[in-house]
Amino acid sequence: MSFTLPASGLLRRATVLLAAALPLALPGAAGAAPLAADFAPAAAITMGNGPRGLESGDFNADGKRDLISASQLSNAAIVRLGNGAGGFGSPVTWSTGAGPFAVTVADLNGDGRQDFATANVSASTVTVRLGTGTG
Ligand SMILES: [Ca+2]
Ligand SMILES: [Ca+2]
Repeated sequence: MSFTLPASGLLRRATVLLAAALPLALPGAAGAAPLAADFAPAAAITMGNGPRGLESGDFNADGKRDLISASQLSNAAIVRLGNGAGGFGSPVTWSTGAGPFAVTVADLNGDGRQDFATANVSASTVTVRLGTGTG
């Protein structure tokens, strides 16, 4: 390993060499103690009948993450707006083709608002719903 440094950079050169010689001891790095995972008690949130696939997005553009799930047995996607503290509002149902099995969230038309699409296994279709930014 070599470095090209200006002649006046002796201190920087020593620092670079020292840093290169030290093993990384960052949490989670190879050889370091693993980070502990910790979570609050579980919260059960209903997402329609037969939820399949789960995504998050910000459907009402309030800066808080919302949830969406494809509800296979309801032929719908279920959206619950997040409150930013881990809680979610009442479910809002959006119809899809028959048997939505998966859902994805993206800005599909580039207007800055989140949209979603479901893959509908029973209908062999994909449903696209463009977001209005109001949830
Ligand atoms: Ca939101
Ligand atoms: Ca969009």
